[in-house]
Amino acid sequence: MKMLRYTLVAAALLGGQALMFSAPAAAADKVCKLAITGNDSMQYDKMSLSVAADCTQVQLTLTHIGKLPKEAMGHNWVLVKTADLAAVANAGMGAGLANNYIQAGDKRVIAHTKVVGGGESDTVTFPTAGLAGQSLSYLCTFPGHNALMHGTFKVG
Ligand SMILES: [Cu+2]
Repeated sequence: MKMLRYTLVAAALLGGQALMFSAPAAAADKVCKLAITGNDSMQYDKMSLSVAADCTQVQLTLTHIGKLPKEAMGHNWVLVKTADLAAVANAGMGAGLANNYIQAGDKRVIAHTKVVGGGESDTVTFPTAGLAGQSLSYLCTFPGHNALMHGTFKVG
C-alpha cells in the first residue's frame, strides 16, 4: 500500500513537471493578424505589410470590398519570395479560377488565400519560421492583376 502511494506521488510530481515545461512553449506561440482589401479597380489597399519578429504565425484576411464577381474581378493574396513573383504569376495564369490561379504543387508559393469576388473574404494562417530577413512580396495571381496588385512583406 505504501509502495503504491509513493508511485502515485512520483507520477503526480512528474506530471507537474511536464506541465511546467510545456506551458512556456504554448505561451511563446504568437498569432499576428493582418488585413488587406481588394476592390473593383484592381487594387489592394496596402502596398506593404509587416509583422513583428516575435510573431510565430500570421493570420491574414483578404476582403473584396467591390461588387464584381470573382470570374470578372477576382482577387487572391499570394506570398512569395520577391524573386519568384513574375514566375508564380505566369504559372498561376494557366491554372484557372477553380485552382485559385495557383499552379498545382507550386513550391514557390509560401502561403495563399483562395480567389474571392465582391463582398467575399478569405483568411490564411501560416508560420513565420524561416521568413525573417527574406525579401518577400505578395501578389494577386488573377490574370493581369499582379502588375498593379503587389506589395512587399516583411517579418521583423
Ligand atoms: Cu486581383
